[in-house]
Amino acid sequence: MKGVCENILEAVSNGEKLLAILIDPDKFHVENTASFIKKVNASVATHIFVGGSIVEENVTEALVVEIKKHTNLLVILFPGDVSQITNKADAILFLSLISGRNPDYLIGKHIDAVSKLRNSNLEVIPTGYLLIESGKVTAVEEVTETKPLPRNEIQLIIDSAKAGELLGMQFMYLEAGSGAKEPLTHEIISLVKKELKIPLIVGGGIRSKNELENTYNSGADLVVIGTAFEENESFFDDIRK
Ligand code: 1GP
Repeated sequence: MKGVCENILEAVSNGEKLLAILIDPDKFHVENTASFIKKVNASVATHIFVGGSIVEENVTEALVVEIKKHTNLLVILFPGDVSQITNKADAILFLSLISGRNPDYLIGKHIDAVSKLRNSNLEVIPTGYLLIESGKVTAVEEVTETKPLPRNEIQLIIDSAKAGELLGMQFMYLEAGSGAKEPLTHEIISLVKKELKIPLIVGGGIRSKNELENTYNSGADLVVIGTAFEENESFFDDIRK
């Protein structure tokens, strides 16, 4: 069976545009799983991401188990911390926050995670994670105690992404932060995309079909949306083809 990473690489090389619905265990009520996932299944979503900046211990695993009862979509961990790792998911984005200079989020948490990953069959996908300024302080910035890259420092953003690719990261994630005031600009996304050979994930602040399409047209291969669905599930209808 093909792995999750291989699957995504193949889809991207075929020109497919992917959409991950982000479920934050801290904000989601597990009893709503069946009805929410039914909407995800009926939508254009291709993946489910599970994770958040602040999540209580053991909540993630129970939620992943429940989600998988209701969908065949791949469930990928997008963890804010080691405690969110569970082998009940299909894969984990092993994120290194390369926009920041906090050693914990560059390598420290990864070392802590090894005891959980060593004997697990969870597919580990090395992913560069770049937090970009979005007009307000986001949870990622607070929790990781790192500064986002300024929006106008385009060359720094491009070079950071390229450095991640050269280090062997399989995906690059451009993040405006959950609930960002505005999504990332066409300029940032398109210039980073031009530089990279690996798939580009983009998320943060996307709240309309128009913004979703702009993000794809700018060069994102996989878009991640969480808040818009949390705030109003009718967004599933808005993004219908
Ligand atoms: C956050 O990029 C994701 O890590 C999604 O952001 O919640 O703003 O959609 P939103």
